[in-house]
Amino acid sequence: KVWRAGTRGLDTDVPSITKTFVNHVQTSLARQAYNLDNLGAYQAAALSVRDNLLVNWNETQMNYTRKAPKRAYYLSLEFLMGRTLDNAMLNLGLKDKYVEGVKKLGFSIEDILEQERDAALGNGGLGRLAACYLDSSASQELPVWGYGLRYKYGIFQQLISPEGNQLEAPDPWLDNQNPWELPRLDVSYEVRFYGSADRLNDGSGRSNWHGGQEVLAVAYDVMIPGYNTPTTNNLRLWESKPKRGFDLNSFNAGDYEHAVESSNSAAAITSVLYPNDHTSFGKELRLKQQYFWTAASLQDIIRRFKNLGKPITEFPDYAAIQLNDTHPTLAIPELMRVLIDDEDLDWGTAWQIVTNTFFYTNHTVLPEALEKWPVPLIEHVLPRHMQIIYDINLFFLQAVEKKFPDDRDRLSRMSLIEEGQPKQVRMAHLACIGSRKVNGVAELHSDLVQTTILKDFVEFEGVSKFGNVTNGITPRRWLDQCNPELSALISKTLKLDKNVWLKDLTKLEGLLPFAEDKKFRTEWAAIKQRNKERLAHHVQTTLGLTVRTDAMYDVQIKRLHEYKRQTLNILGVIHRYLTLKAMTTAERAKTNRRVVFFAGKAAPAYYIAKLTIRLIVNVARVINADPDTKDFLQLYFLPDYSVSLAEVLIPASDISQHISTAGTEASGTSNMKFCLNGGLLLGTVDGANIEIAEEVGESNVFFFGHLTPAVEDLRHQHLYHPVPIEEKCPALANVLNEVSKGLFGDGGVYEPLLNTVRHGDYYLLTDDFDSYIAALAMVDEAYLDTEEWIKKSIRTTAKMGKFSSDRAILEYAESYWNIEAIPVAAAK
Ligand code: 26Y
Repeated sequence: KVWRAGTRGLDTDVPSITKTFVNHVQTSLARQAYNLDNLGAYQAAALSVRDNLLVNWNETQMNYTRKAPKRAYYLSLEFLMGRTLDNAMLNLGLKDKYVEGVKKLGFSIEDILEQERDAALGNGGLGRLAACYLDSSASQELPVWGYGLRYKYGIFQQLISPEGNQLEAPDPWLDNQNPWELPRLDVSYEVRFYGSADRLNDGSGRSNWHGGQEVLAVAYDVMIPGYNTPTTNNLRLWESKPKRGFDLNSFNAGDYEHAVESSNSAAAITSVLYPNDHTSFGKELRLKQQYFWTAASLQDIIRRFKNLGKPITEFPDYAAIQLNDTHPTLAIPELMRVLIDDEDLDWGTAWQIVTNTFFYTNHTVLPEALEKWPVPLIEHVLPRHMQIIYDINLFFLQAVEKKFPDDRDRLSRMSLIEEGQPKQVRMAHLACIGSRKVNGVAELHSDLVQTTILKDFVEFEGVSKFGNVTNGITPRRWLDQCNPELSALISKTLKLDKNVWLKDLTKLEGLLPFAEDKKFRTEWAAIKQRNKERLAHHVQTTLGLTVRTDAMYDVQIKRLHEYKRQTLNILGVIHRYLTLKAMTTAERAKTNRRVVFFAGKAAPAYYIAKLTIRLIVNVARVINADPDTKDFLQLYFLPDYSVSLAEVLIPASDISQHISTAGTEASGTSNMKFCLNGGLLLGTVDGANIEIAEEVGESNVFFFGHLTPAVEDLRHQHLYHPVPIEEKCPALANVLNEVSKGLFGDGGVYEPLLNTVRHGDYYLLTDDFDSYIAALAMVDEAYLDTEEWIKKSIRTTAKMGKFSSDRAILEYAESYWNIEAIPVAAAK
């Protein structure tokens, strides 16, 4: 079934495309077509594509309104969308036409695409997952809307100073106007903060919350086109603004600062994305962001439900709300507040509705990432919600006490409130008890959720409430868009239109027999080679550095974090360098040439992560300049990692590293992207690496390191029976010594980083280093057998069908949300 955009009155032939393009140049942009630069051409092309999206978007939304199905809402504080133009053209099936159209007008599509700034409203995996899920929801014609915040500044831009330090600069992504959003100045809601909440004490449990600060949430809609379908869903992002412009009394009295104070504080709410992932700080502004967004989204969802004219008790039959981690957990007490204080329901009925509406996905078991909010802070900012949380806790603990009488330890473990100075609200507990179902993001991770952080809750509520949905990625962006040559080769080889296999990724299995076909292998390898050249060209033009392309490309790209162990990788690189230095020229000539790439941002306040970047940059400086070794080992840290940079790096990789301490990486999703593009995986037995190995076969991945069940014991050993590193792992001790002695300059600055390994070693580098080095040697050996390596690469891609986000989103739709596809009727 191939959907053709042309049947719906869209501009689908080259002459109409060039006509709308020129029209937009003259009218929307008020410029002349004959002296237009690439930026102008990008804007005109985007406006033309947007016209087409709007036709589909209107029709989709009208269809939903008419059919009134149950809908799902994906609440995420992060959506890491990247660029839109290329993706929108591909999903509409119009890319070829646009390529031809802009060419006729004297532009190249590559130059135009490069003009777009990434929409980077997210930190990493969780935010990019939300973006993949929106693509899949629309592609599967599911009635799903996303809700998030329209940050004025997305994730910071990363600069690297001459010393190798990360510097942060703001990301003013809205400075060139954004053609992909539709301001909805008519859709706005009031949101209250502070004030006081007086219990009515009439037996109803109701309160009157009044006073404080009121701000407005204004909607901006982003169109989300499905692939090869007219279905175009919506991502609604909220912007905060003052309810009243400014205080005229103060203004007239000459007190300008006071006059604009409240308007500034309202605008501040959505001004910037918090750049820390995995470390919760309990900042008031972040709490305000979370409430502002959940309160506005719920008002919008409830208003849409009320238009149906159904009794409020049927709310869960028409709305499923997915909580992307605990960040939107305030939606639970907020819906209770609306149902009790505004809708006049009794507590039991309200709680019934709430616990049938929400679903909670956990994305991490790391203690520092589990959100906790100080009780005094919630009491101050959201006094009514603190009352409701206490009430939820009271009823909940009564029920626990009934099931497990006289078990005080259990009550204090399970309480929503953690005792201490100050008391804190445990958001994961609240999200869990307020939801219909709870899931983790890969098999191992979901098991860990059930056996560690939520163990007591499994015992209390029963295991059937807890599940797993292994993450997925959209093959549209992460294969067809980022690796068009491979996509074309796959279509040609499978003798299938890409419309077919991009929507049923298990079809890739048809590539398996071709691993034995020498001609196919040659074509496969040639594409990898051209992707390496594309990456090398990118590094040359952006950084002025010459990267060799006749080498294995080894890539680790992700947020900098101790648990992800970029430190293990860089210490491994140093080990390789020292080994090469000790070789004779003849010995070196027999080794495998390797180019190692790193990219990733560190949270601005994460000292150890920033020091790791500095070490990588300075190691690169030394080894890339060493005439003895530079032909065999090169190292690059590419600044300012982004979705767009990932799209260039991933198709070029021969091997990628996913080397977290076992049990710490919930899933990982870039592991899937690399394997889909025929890059092999070097990793630990963690997260989705395990399921990738199950699919592609253990002979096609390189595993090393201790397993999850050993981790607790090993940490215990480090604490109570420490063995000096020289004894335990001499190779690693030697590497650390060379750094300490100043082989890479910077006398002494790296000591705090090195000491995390020498003492405590929480992430088990000393336990895993030797097997890591052994695994790297196996990778080298395997790579030297070129034909066998290409076979592995083909087999890996062939077996990645499971990891399409279409599979994942359909699991949520069927087993969690209970929603169905609502196709737009075929055009006449
Ligand atoms: C509380 C706050 C500081 C916070 C902000 C962001 C906490 C966590 C995060 C982000 C977490 C995140 O990105 N987790 C990743 O989610 C991916 C998608 O499920 C997983 O693949 C990945 O393993 C996990 O680290």
